[in-house]
Order: sequence, then C-alpha cells, then structure tokens
Amino acid sequence: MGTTLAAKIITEHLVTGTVRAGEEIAIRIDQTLTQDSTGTMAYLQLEAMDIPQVKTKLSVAYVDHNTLQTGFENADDHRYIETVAAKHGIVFSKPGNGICHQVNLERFSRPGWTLIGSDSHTPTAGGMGMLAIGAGGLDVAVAMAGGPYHLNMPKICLVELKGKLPAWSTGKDVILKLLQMLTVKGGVGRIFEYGGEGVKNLSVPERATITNMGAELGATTSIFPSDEITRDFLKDQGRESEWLPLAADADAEYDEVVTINLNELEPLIAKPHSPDNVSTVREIAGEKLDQVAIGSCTNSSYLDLLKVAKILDGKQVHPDVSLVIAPGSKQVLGMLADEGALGSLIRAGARVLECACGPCIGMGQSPKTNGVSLRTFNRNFPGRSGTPSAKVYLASPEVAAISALTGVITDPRTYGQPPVVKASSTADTNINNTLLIAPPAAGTNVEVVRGPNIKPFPRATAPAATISAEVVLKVGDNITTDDIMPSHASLLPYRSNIPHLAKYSFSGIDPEFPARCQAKSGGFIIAGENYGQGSSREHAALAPLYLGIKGVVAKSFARIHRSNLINFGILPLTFSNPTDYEKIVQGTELTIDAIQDQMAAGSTITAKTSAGTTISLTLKISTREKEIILAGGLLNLTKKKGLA
Ligand code: MIC
Ligand code: SF4
Repeated sequence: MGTTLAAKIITEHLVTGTVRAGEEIAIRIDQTLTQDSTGTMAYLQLEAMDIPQVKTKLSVAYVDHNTLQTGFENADDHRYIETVAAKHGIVFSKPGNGICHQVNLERFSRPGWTLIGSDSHTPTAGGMGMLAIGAGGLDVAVAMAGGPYHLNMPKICLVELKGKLPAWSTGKDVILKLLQMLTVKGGVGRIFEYGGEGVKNLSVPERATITNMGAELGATTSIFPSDEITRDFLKDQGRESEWLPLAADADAEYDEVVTINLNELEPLIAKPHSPDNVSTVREIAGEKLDQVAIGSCTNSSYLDLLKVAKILDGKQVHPDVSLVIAPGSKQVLGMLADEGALGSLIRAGARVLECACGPCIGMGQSPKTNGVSLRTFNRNFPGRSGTPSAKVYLASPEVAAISALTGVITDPRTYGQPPVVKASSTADTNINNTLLIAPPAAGTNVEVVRGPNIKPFPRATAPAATISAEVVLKVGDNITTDDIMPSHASLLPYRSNIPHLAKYSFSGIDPEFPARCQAKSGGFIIAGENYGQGSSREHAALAPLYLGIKGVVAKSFARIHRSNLINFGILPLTFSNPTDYEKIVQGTELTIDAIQDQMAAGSTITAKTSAGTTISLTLKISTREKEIILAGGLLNLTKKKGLA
C-alpha cells in the first residue's frame, strides 16, 4: 500500500510518535513565519527562552496586519519586531511589502519543507507542496528555538478533483464548494490532500486560494502535489533550483475521499455571516452592493488582480459602489504597474490600498451602517469588517470585479467571456526583494527596541488542587476567536498590551463579561461545538487568562485555539455527555476536586455543580499536554525541561 504526500513529508520530518491518525506526533520545522499582530507576543516569548539565534533553516517576520499607524503603537511594535528579528537571525519583511502568505508563496515557500506560522492561513503555502500549519505564537517561538512541533496526527482526506473548471468558475469556488459540503468544522483533525486529474488544470495561485481557505474548514492543513506547474511558478520567481517533484504514491490509501467534479462547479458565494453559508451566485444575484473589496491572502495574487484589471479595463465602477483593492505584495503591485493593469484599475475608479491585510481584519474600509460588502476574502464573521451591522459576502475576484461594475451581486456568466491571462507571467525582472531585510551576521550587537505599548504578558500557573468557580459566560456553537478577542482598527494596535485588550474580550456578545470576570475572580466559560474557530491569535487565550478563566467546557474545540488554551494553562474540557450543556447556566458554580489526581487517573473529570448535581467532563489531552498544564503552561515547561 502506497503513502500519501502529507504522510511522506511528515515521516521525513518525524521526531517522535507514529504516523497513525489520532497519535501524538512531533515534527521538525524547517521554516517559520510570524506576522506583526501575533508576532510581538511570539517574539516576547522567544526572548523569554533565551535563545541567541533561531535554529530553523529560515524564519521570516512579516509586518502586514497593523500598518495603519494611527498612533505610535504600531510603529513601536514594527521597530520591536525589526530589531528582535535582526538580533535572532530572522528575515524582516517591512510594512508595505505585502501579506505574509502571499510574499511567502512568492519568495520563500518550498515543496517538501515544513512551515509553521503564527497565522491560521499559513496553509496557503500548501499550494506548492509545502506542509504548512497555522499555530499559536508560543508554538512558533518554540520551533524558532529549535523545538519540534507537536500535533495529533490528522486523518488524511483525499480531495479528488475531476475535470476542468468551466469559464468563470475558479479556485475560490472549489473551496467554497467544500465549505458548503463539509461546514466550518468539517476539517477538524484532517489534512486535505488534493489529487486527481483536475489538479493539473489549476495554477499555483489557484491552488493557494484553495489551501488558504482550508483554514475555514478547520483543517490542520491542505496540500497540493508539486508538479511542472509548481516548477514554472518557482522558475518565474527565480527559484527553480528549489523545486522538486512530489506526489502521493499511485496506490496511496486515504482515511477519507471527497470528489469534486470541476466541470460542474458554478460560481459560488458565502453569505453573511459564515464562510460555510454558501449558495450559488445565481441564486442571490441582484443584491445591491455598497462596497466591493478585492485582496487578502486568499485572492490578491498577480493572476487574480490581472483578471480584475482586464474586467475593469475601459469601464467605470458603479456610482453607488466603493471598490477597494489591496494587492497581496509589492511584487504584485509592481507587476501590475509594469503591465499597465494598474492604470486600468485606477481609471475604472478603484481605490488602490497598501499591500497589506487592510479591510480583511477591519483595518480601515469598514462598510457603512447596514452596508453590504462583497469581498474576495476568507472570513465574514459578524463584526469582523469593523461594522457590526454590515453584511459581508465572499466570492472570487471575477465575481467581485463584475459586481463592482454592475452595482449588484452578478453571476459572471451573464457578462460574456472571461479575460484571457497567462497562468503565470512573472518575469525575473519583476522580482521585488527591496523590502526584505536579511539579518546581520550572528553575534552582531543589535539593541532590541521596546515601545511603551509593550506590556508584560500574563503567565499561567499550575491548576490549584480544587478549582471552584462560577460559569461567567455561556455561548453557543462556532464561537470565533474574533468573538473571544475582537480585532479591528481600534483594538489591533494593542496586541502587545493584554491588560488593555482584555477589557474588550467578548465585547460583541456580552460587554459585561470582563467586569463580571473581575468581580468573580474569573471562572468557567461554557460553549457549544467548534469553540475558538478562526484566527490563531493567542490573545483569545491570554485575555481570558488575564481575566481569571480557569477552564472552557465546550462540546468541541477548534484545533489551534485548543492548543493555545493548553499552552496558557487553561483547561479545554468537553462534556462527556453533550446534553449536559443544557444543564449548566451562567452563574452555576462548578467545583472540580483533586484535579491533579483526576488527571493522573484518566481523561474523566468529575465536577460538582451548585445545583447539587454531578457532571462528567472529559479532558482528552496527550501526556505532553498534561505536562504543560501541570507545569503551568508551555513556557514554564520549556524552561523546566528544555525543548523536547
Ligand atoms: C485573521 O485572519 O483572523 C488573522 C488576523 O490573520 C489571524 C491572526 C491574528 O489574529 O493576528 C489569523 O488568521 O490567525
Ligand atoms: Fe491578513 Fe486577512 Fe489573511 Fe488574516 S485572513 S492574514 S487578516 S489577509
């Protein structure tokens, strides 16, 4: 029986464990990436580990999220990241250079290597055969320090692509189709490996759109084979020597198989307020738009924006629509300019923004009250745009460009023939490394500069013998990290200031939550399925830690958030019997006696409630995760035990 591509890369990087679904494994990490909004915390944690130089083959620190610089905070954080990167041997990507995932795909991603990044969309690099995983900043810091990355070996699911996309259907529609089929929790505990004859009909940027939004399925990662198309992409990037052919064995056996017939894919759209709320564009065509936003790490490649420019060329954006375009990288912007495509965008009326995340994370361009925005992004969670009442739709750049012209959501098939563009047309002369700063030689004296906005982060402690605390919040299914720790233009500048951020924890759901935590000295959170989906931000664990949260009892957890809770010593408990969710209300007191003994005895944790009942909870964690909790968090364990 043959081996899958993901299993081959994992086996080659295996440090401990057995490559069998469900087993805890540890893998060696070749490359890391951070971005600024998670990076400040990751580098503070790296500094706390006292490692002079990173031990990875390559680590890159990007600045792409907080680039508005409405006050000193962002600029101070940028300077901190720049100097801490220089000191530790990390490449620095300056603000304006582009979105981490797009730049990484162009300049650094390599087939067959492993990458972890402190951003949930790190799997974008899977579009070129890299095993790329999103993680919390502390896990990335440990990898930079030379430690392996620990994870539960996921199931490997083959997504078999048949046929060829029809005119106007795109990579975005492939992943929206999967989201429609599997939902935002359908990928938890899985790697999606793409195969089948349809793969050869997709360019690297299209593949990267698909692997990028595998994050919305909750997947550990997604990966495409590395083939001649990958080789051409790398050649255009002046990196052909980094190419190697990679594929699953012909007789590879998968845990699961999903088939998508590309020939049958229609243009699709995700409706408010979840990426899995998918319908055909046809069904909702005609909805009036206030804004169209094109960009984000999902769809801001040269290929995407060239198509948009061709659609807009010689035409005018509808007078009622504000069209904003954020190219994914300086290189993309330069190429658009060289090609004359930038002129087409500008003349059509587009507002061309900086090469950064921008509106995707609510850093500007928030829609008007009750505004309707069509975006090429990957997330449309409530309030993420910065306007709680806005309705945000997600679709391909082609649908977005045409809808910007008509002023309403438009099925592109009613528009005529799609633009013809070469799948890849980067010429060597377009390669733009000007905003990438290589670190000085090891041993060079670099002073790390810290601004006043950088505050000490809260430290976890080992659990008390008896935990007795109130339920301070009860929430439903699919709570996002945007719900737990919102991020937008007014909060994102405070990513290195947990005491400030904590005041806004759960502010969109229950603004009284922080005050209640303070009054009750913390407590428990009760939640439904897939708690903590979305972003990798550790702040969604750190702010609750700061507010005294001892544990979250959920029906199930999203992967990265569950690890972040453990890394910061917060218990990720599940209901042994999910119907017990109904029995607990806000204000119920939960008492867990002799937690250490209960953890030593197995995974069942018995809790008594103030209503006089007993509830059976489950703490399904690995031996290592148990050690982390008992040590009072990963940083403490690392200090105590080293980087095992
Ligand atoms: C996101 O898209 O939600 C973010 C902002 O990129 C996050 C990281 C963060 O919260 O800083 C992510 O995807 O991990
Ligand atoms: Fe940036 Fe949006 Fe991508 Fe997150 S999803 S990295 S905010 S562009």
